[in-house]
Amino acid sequence: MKAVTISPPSDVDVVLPCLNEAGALPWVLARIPARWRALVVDNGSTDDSAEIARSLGATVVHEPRRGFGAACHAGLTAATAEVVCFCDCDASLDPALLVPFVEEIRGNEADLVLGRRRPHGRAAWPAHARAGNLALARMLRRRTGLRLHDLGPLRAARREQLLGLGLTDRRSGYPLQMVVRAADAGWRITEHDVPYLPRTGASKVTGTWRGTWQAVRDMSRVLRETPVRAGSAR
Ligand SMILES: Nc1nc2c(ncn2[C@@H]2O[C@H](COP(=O)(O)OP(=O)(O)OP(=O)(O)O)[C@@H](O)[C@H]2O)c(=O)[nH]1
Ligand SMILES: [Mg+2]
Repeated sequence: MKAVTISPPSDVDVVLPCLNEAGALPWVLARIPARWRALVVDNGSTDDSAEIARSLGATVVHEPRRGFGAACHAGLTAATAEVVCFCDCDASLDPALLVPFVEEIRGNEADLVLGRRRPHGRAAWPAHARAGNLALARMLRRRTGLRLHDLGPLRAARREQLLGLGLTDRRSGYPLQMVVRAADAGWRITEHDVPYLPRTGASKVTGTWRGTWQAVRDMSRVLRETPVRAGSAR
């Protein structure tokens, strides 16, 4: 009789929002730590992103509704692991850097761990995007008292706690809403320096005026929200 092997549930799910990132996917997926599952959320790509991701062993989730938040949230709802990480899929951030983030969550030292982006080279992070992010960190401090330097996309937290936040933004405000609601719920939030590399492929947000403007609008809306009591820390 043929032995049936049941693969163990993955330790960690890494949500990788993906819109036309065929060029970056091999680099990103090669750096997913062993036994972790890559959840590539294809957000209506018109290139071969979904096929490439599948051929490289990732689980592909389809989210037809456009928007960074829509993609991230589809990944979070598809995830099953106890700890969920997020990482951009454009080769600007190495997912292997998430290992100490996850250890911190597992060791119950923090509820949300964020990567503070340290740009490598001028091309990694245009000046206007850096300035905007700093201004945002100041507004966040005024709104929540949190002293963060960045609201970057590399992060880790427990899945059930994240779901408990009831995040509603489906565009560029998603990562900020996660931090604001987590702070309101009394989560312990920490920050680690991570190298930020020039992305592979064409820039969609920070390199375009339209993308930057939309991000500012989405984030301002999140900061104006009245605090909600959700997902309090364990
Ligand atoms: N902008 C954008 N990105 C999406 C969307 N859906 C998924 N993504 C992915 O989300 C990640 C972050 O988007 P990026 O376009 O890299 O945004 P950014 O890092 O702020 O700016 P650039 O790297 O300069 O474009 C990438 O992996 C995208 O492929 C979407 O609707 N809009
Ligand atoms: Mg990027």
